[in-house]
Amino acid sequence: MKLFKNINLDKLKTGLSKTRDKVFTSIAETISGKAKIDEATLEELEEILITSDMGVDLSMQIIERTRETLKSEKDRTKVNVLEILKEELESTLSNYKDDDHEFAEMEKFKPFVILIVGVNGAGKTTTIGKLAHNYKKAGLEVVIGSADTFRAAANEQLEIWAKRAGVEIVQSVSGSDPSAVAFDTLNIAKTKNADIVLIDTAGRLHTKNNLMNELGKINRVLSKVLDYAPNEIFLVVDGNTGQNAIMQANEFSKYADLTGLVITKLDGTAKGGSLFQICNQKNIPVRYIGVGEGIEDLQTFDPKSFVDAMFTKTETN
Ligand SMILES: Nc1nc2c(ncn2[C@@H]2O[C@H](COP(=O)(O)OP(=O)(O)OP(=O)(O)O)[C@@H](O)[C@H]2O)c(=O)[nH]1
Ligand SMILES: [Mg+2]
Repeated sequence: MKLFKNINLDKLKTGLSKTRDKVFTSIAETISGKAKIDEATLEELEEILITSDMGVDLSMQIIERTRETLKSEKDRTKVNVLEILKEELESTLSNYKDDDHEFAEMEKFKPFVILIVGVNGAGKTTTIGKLAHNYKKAGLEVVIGSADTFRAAANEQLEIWAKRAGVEIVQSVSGSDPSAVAFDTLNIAKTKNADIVLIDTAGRLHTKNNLMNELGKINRVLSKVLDYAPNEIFLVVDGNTGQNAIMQANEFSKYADLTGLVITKLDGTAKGGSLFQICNQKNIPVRYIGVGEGIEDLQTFDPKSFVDAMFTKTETN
């Protein structure tokens, strides 16, 4: 089964325009007018990668591999150097998993249960709205559960997304037990014979032990209703946070078996290079990326499209 591969290259290009304007324009300026790509040029390129938040170690590795490849290349034209650099960048993005995997799994479990976790403001609720929309569009019956009972307006915000996506929501009252909402959501989804369950949770910092332990409780309750649940636990991280995102993944891993990362807000930053760092350092595959606030702005993560979008403009921007 292959339901959707939500990659719209133009939208991706538009979303990544801030990073592209900074990184690509600087790279183009650095290599233009150079008769040959010498050591000084490579060092300049390394600096550009570092300023896009790719991290010092990774930027050095990428340039080192580019340097090695260039040694055996007769063709050191600008175009070729760019191609080599692009290939090196793409090869660092090997830790990902596309929709095919997920949809193969979805055929085996009904409902397929996805728990969404992350720090405050990372983009969890928005991502749920966008995911619900994608699944609905693919013809699946979706139920979302509002297990963020911590923030008063959380339920209302999720309700707006449920309406936009046209899916069912199991609502909660502020201050109630999030595990109870998760329990109800799963039972309702079972009754309705739904295909997908998405569960929203409150933002939490790893320093708040009680909140982190609550994740364990939600997990246990889900598996009481359906022994295989949850099928996925996605950690949503803000792409602007760079190194901090890696720390968040480490901390949340202590409390929940994360199965995927969703990197959001890549449109709002010129530091989209952080995704390379995140992808490179953590064992958890990147699954989706957020490139805008709208319902269509969640894309399946695909390394080739991502690198292409960082290097090429759309017709209009
Ligand atoms: N530009 C942009 N904004 C985003 C993206 N994803 C989320 N946002 C914005 O980020 C802000 C926070 O998003 P939420 O979805 O409320 O984040 P949350 O993780 O649910 O927050 P809490 O529930 O308070 O922890 C909102 O203003 C969203 O519109 C994205 O991919 N791009
Ligand atoms: Mg939220």
